[in-house]
Amino acid sequence: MKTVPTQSRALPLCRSVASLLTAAALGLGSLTAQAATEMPPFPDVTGDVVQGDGSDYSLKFNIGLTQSSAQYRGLEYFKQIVEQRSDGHINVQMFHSAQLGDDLQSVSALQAGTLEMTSPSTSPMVSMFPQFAVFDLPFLFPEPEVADEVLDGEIGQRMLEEASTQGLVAIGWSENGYRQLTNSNRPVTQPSDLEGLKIRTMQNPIHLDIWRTLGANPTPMSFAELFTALEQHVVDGQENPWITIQSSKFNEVQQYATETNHVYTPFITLVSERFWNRLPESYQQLLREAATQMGEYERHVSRSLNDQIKADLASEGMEVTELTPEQVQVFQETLEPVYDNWRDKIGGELIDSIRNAVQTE
Ligand code: KDG
Repeated sequence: MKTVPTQSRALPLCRSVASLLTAAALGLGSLTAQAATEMPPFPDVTGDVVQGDGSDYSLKFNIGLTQSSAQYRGLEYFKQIVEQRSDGHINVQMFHSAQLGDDLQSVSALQAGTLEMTSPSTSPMVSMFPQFAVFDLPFLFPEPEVADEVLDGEIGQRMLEEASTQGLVAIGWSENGYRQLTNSNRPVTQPSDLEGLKIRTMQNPIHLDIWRTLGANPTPMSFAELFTALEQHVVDGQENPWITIQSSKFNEVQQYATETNHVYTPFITLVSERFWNRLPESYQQLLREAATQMGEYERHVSRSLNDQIKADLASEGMEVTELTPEQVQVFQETLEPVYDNWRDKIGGELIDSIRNAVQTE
């Protein structure tokens, strides 16, 4: 087990006025000064200006992560592409931090036609699309590039077509990323360390099964409620990619992190069918191309920052535990029964096709 050396620091259990005034008086920044993370530059917008139908369109694109997430950075690039290549005939308004609703509320708003785009994790959508649950199987993708091959290949493209129903049009994949465990109670190096810990999970039955199987006490909750639940100790821990842990400031209310990489979660880019059907085909194709380029860039942002963010979190006081291969294997072996539990519900053929694809990469 490698623990990144950390400064010993008590968590700001409460931000009393006195502590903030003291910090201000001592010329310190915030008690939880967040290292600024330099985002990779936007790629040039390529491609010709697309001829539309002479009408102007405005689309609202809402996400649950914060303005400093890789996902929002991807939205900014999406906006550049769409507005430049439509010659300003399509205006993109971006919203973050669930300003227009959480994942499930946003999907409902797309179906109602009151919101035009969103890009949720697949996990909370499994009640609509059970096949998405395959992405919640633990340790499915050994490397992110393997996930790319599956999502950008025949399997992923078929899943986009299958999700283009129920008032939704699915036009692309991007990256939430590999999920890491954090908690406010203790270092975790093995499943037995999780006993009794209340772990927030996405609203997804496989994630509940994973953390029950590991011995924790899982609680499903929308992402929008998570920071407050951690701050108020309604739950002891959560699991999300490094860039989400940092961009949502979970390190301000979580002392311990364990690099588990237990699940790779994709984001799926969705458009309201009511809006989609109003667009000329040329603009529909433009949105598809922009969604693909957004996904490729967002993956790059997410992956290029992971190591820096992990080091920043440690330097800002988190005790970050990197598991040995043997310790990872204990988690993998403990979670193998989850595949048996869900094989029939997800579809054995889909699981086998992805596991075969993983073997051949
Ligand atoms: O919009 C943010 C959501 O997609 C959310 O699902 C992110 O990984 C996430 C979580 O833990 O809820």
